[in-house]
Amino acid sequence: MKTAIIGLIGSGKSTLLSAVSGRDLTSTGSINIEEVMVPVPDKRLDWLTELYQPKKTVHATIDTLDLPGLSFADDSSRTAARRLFGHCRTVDMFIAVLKGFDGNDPAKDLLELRTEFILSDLELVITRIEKLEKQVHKPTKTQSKDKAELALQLKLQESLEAEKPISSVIEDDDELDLIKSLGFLTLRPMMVVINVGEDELDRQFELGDAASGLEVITLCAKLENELAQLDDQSRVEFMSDLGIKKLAAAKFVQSCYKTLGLISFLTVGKDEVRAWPIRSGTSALDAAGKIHSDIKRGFIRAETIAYTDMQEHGSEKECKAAGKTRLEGKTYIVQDGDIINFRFNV
Ligand SMILES: Nc1nc2c(ncn2[C@@H]2O[C@H](COP(=O)(O)OP(=O)(O)O)[C@@H](O)[C@H]2O)c(=O)[nH]1
Ligand SMILES: [Mg+2]
Repeated sequence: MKTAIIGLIGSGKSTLLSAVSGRDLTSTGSINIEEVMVPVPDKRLDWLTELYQPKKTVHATIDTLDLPGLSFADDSSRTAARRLFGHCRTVDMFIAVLKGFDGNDPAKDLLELRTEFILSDLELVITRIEKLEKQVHKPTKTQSKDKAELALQLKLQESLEAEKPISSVIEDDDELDLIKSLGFLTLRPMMVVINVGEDELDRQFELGDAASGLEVITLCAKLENELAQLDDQSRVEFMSDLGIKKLAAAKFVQSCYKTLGLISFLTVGKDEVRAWPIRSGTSALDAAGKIHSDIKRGFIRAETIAYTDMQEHGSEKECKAAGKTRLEGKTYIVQDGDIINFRFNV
């Protein structure tokens, strides 16, 4: 899973990413693209690690790009921003960080970001239409597909000109297949982080239509980055003094998971206790494939225990005795927190 953090210069992107990843990015400067692994906090893994005492514990991670700050102040910065967009056409989602301190209006910045995304996609659509208009007259093997794509691109053009994102007009997988490889920005989901000042943690912001349907979280990146450096006990004290109930890392990850419709299944053993992110609705067979193609190919069954049952009964043996171990087949839809042992034969 890959995400990119976008936002105007100085909105607090690097500060936030430092807080949630534990890597100091605040001094990396503002010209490079940094790729950062954000570990997904998971109390279930901690508990299972106590139980199994494995050689290693592997958390799920969210692969996040920290982009240099964007500016749309003039033509040359706009061109630079467009070039940066080009680096995020393969991400699964965007995280917009908006400056909510120093009297800045985050609603205006969000609108500007979304508008720039729309303009960037529109540019791509128009280039594509010009190409397809020439191509459809040639009797090539792809002629009927080209015609279908041209009709679709014209529809996208209309929608973008009406300031609607591409995600709102794609109707089915056939349409999606026609344009998937083009990497449209407004096809990807976005979540919003409002970065508020340290003395305004409870401030509410109205983001308007630009945020409708989006997951929005509010936090203070600067404080969160300070919290992240503390030992556990001081952190708990500091959080309660400030009235912070949930750390940015947890909020950030939960919103990413929600935006992408992700859940985790778990694997356990003496070697490794591990969380695996998958899309909600994934079958046992496809979940097996996430671990290894051989396990998918030779799939026999998925021995499954719900995490809550494991916690209640205390061990695999006790779960078995209580009838809580299920034998699931290929089409079983994996649930969040399923502890799975895949049986396979290749
Ligand atoms: N007051 C305040 N300052 C912040 C906050 N978050 C970031 N900053 C400051 O804003 C400046 C830019 O932050 P940075 O994370 O580098 O922004 P980026 O350009 O979006 O990566 C730094 O001086 C930060 O210390 C915040 O929540 N409150
Ligand atoms: Mg930065």
